Amino acid sequence: MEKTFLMVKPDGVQRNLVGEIVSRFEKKGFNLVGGKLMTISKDLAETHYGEHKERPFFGELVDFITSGPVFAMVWEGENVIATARTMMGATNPADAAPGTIRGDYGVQVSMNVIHGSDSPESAEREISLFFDEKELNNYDKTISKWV
Ligand code: RTP
Ligand code: MG
Repeated sequence: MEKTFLMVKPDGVQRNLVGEIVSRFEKKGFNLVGGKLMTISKDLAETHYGEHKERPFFGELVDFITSGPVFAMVWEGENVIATARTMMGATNPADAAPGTIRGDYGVQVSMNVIHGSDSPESAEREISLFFDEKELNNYDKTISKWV
């Protein structure tokens, strides 16, 4: 079953949005298979956001994501990578539709509440960057047959 990496960013943790965000993915019908509150090191931040190394906002992005704890998660379900991106909304909260996480809770592009893997390749890379295999829980839910 497809898996994705999602992370409540430091602004979301500070604003007490962890429960709300977890709840949205639970209610949608996805399975939480791993989750932890952690503070990202500079090294991990630079690796995770490596694709943006040459962008002018890279330094700010690394400073922000390491500025306080994040809530890192792995979620599983049919088409979860793309569906989670839809539920998150556009990168810039100003462009994100109401009803999406960034549309409902974000204001600035630099503090946009949540990260989500953007492709199967990113999901695999990011899950293994943030989680050990033994931290991932594979289990069946009776309710799975309904969603
Ligand atoms: P993310 O990786 O955090 O899930 O966000 P994303 O895929 O929607 O957007 P991406 O293009 O990967 O950008 C990564 C993060 O960089 C910040 N950003 N700042 N100042 C700016 O113009 C700017 N542009 C992007 C955002 O916080 C974005 O989430
Ligand atoms: Mg991205």
